[in-house]
Amino acid sequence: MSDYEDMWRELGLDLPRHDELLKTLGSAHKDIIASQPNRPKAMTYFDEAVAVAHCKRIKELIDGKAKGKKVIGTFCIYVPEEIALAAGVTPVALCGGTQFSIPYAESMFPRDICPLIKSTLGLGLGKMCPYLPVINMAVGETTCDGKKKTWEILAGMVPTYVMEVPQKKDEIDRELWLKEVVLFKDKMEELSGGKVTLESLKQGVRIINRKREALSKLHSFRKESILPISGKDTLVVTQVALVDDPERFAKNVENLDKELENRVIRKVGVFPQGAKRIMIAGCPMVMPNWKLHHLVETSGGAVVCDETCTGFRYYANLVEENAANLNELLENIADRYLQISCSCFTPNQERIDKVMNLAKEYHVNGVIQYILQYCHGYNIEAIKLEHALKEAGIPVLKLETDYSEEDVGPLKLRVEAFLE
Ligand code: BJ8
Repeated sequence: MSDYEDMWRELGLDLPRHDELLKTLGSAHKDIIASQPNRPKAMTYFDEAVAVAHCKRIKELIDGKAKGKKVIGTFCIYVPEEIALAAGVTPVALCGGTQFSIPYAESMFPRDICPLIKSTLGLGLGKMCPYLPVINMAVGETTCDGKKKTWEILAGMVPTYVMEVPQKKDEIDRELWLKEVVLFKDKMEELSGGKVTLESLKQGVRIINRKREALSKLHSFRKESILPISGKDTLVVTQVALVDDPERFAKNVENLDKELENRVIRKVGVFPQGAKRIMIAGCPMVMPNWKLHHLVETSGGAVVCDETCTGFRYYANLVEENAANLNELLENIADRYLQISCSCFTPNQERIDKVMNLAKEYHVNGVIQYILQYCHGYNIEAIKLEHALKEAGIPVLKLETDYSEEDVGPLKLRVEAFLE
């Protein structure tokens, strides 16, 4: 790690604090992820990707910039990666999943906002995020209230552009979203100084479709009765998807998929027979937030499906690549993204329907609704979702939590009781 000290110093990081953060992340990965028995060999790549997220990957981005590439930081899976790539811009997700940085945000931010927002901002304010000084621009979006207002603070730290994401899905909203997608393309062209052409956009679509396809296949192995991979490992892979080079990432997921295919044939599983099959539905879990998966998978359960933005909502649906011209392809992109059913939309019956379908497809024994504290959208939507699940006879539990370890004891008791 010390090889990168000069780079971190030049980026303006607080080295002792950053070191402490890396130690915390390293030991969490060792205890929670690396310690699992019988992991697929192809997970080595993703373990390594976690380990180099603050060093080698940053160096790679800096080297790319030296060759003229631009980098944007994103916070939501509504920001179309395909368009950024087509313009020669590399997108990386900047969301924080660590409790470590939260006190640095609480010195400025109200305490009663969601931990994802506080952790993200805390990494920047505490000078522990190597991505923030590297990006040329942050791209926020108008989803939840907490995020919307955060962009105004973030704009004081780094140039910030905000995409308007509609809150409904009527015709007028679709028109607005398409315009936003076109404006984003214009912004990316302005940033890179290049032109997005039909061919470059098709190439961007191909790269991201390949990534989503590989992920979709990976997650589909969790439909098996003998599970060849744990929920924790699939979560790690999906978290890495948000920061890694997309082509290299897709290739490595394809390798993992091959290994899992083989495991399925040989009936190699990673859980004891009879482990309860659990779906997690709700808020995203960004690196290194493995808290709930760890609780479930150390209490006799197996997480077999994630209806989150670090799961199904990220990889579901591909962009239709066939298009006669640039506008048509931009429309296809807008259509694909508008299928993401975030709780920021109202009404959001399609999310309820998707959860019900996933529950059947993955043969789940129960659903845990995962709500990050103060995330009002998912918290209130939990009422309708719980009703639908109960009506279908699917046991459901709602857990509201943050990134701290303080509530692990009571949470474990509730998870154990639910699994019984
Ligand atoms: S599409 S879920 S990534 S907005 S920050 S909403 S947890 S209070 S992240 Fe999201 Fe895009 Fe939607 Fe997905 Fe709640 Fe926290 Fe807001 Fe959050």
